[in-house]
Amino acid sequence: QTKTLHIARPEKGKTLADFQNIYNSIAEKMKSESAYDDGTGYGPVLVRLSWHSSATYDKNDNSGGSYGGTFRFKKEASDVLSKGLENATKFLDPIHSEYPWLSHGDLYTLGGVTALQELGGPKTPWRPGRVDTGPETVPAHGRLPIPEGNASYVRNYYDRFGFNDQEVVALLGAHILGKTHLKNSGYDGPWDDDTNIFSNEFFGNLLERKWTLEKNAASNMQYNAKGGIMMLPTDYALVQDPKYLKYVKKYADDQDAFFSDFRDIYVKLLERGISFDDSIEPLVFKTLKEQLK
Ligand code: HIF
Repeated sequence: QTKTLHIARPEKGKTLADFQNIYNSIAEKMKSESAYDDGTGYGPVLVRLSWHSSATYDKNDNSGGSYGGTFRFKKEASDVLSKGLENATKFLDPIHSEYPWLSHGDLYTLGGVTALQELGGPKTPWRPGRVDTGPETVPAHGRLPIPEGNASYVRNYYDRFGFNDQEVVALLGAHILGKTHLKNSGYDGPWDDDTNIFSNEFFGNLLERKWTLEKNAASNMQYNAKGGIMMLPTDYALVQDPKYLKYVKKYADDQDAFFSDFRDIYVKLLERGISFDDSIEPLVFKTLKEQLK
């Protein structure tokens, strides 16, 4: 089988300071538009966009992934499983107008890294070099995961990226951020009371709350707990499978281990399929708070 080659070619002449400027523009815009989605702000939907723009990856032919920035095309963004992400691309459009030299793949992934750090997540090294490709490189719909799946569905799904059980559990911890919306996905509610603070509480909630499988207003089955928080079937699968459960317990007990493992798998997700030359240094950005000091 022929494999698509995605060679990183960073924007010419740009340094850490240039990318930190973009980080700051995104972070400042998040602050000034913090009322979005009943006060959740844009952070979660930016993390989700970074993931969906990487989620088309297939290790078998190295197609899809974040490289080409193809989420900017209707052909990709119109997948019903991506409903709601137009809010994230609209948020980032003016950032791209401010920095037109930045590729869309770099913009979408940097948006996620910025949001993650500003919401209290781990410091996440990021490498530039994605290059816009044309609409002909958009894979057919069908590469995004469905929320109805069980543990073997989740395991099989992430095998397409080459992720193991430990990596899958760590990654799924990002469902502490934001919420599900009936009008987007047909699911309803947040995963936690705090929708915009990154922490290991996703795992604590999975283990400690009393979950009931119920039909929501869109007739989809979801797990609900007191206080109006929820889990998707794919989230709940992590406590139903003993191999996953082991890591759920570990991350619930050890926030540092979660932060470090999450950072590693999130970077891997955002860089899947891209060849980076050794000379391309990972960039580590300061949060807005750190820059005040
Ligand atoms: Fe999500 N995800 N995700 N997800 N996701 C939703 C929302 C968010 C899946 C389904 C959904 C990951 C994996 C999976 C975020 C981040 C990540 C929604 C609700 C659904 C249905 C959308 C809506 O109604 O607005 C499935 C089936 C996944 C594989 C098992 C990642 C690991 C957790 C990779 C990931 O990072 C974020 C953030 C949101 C919240 C968006 C918001 O607008 O608040």
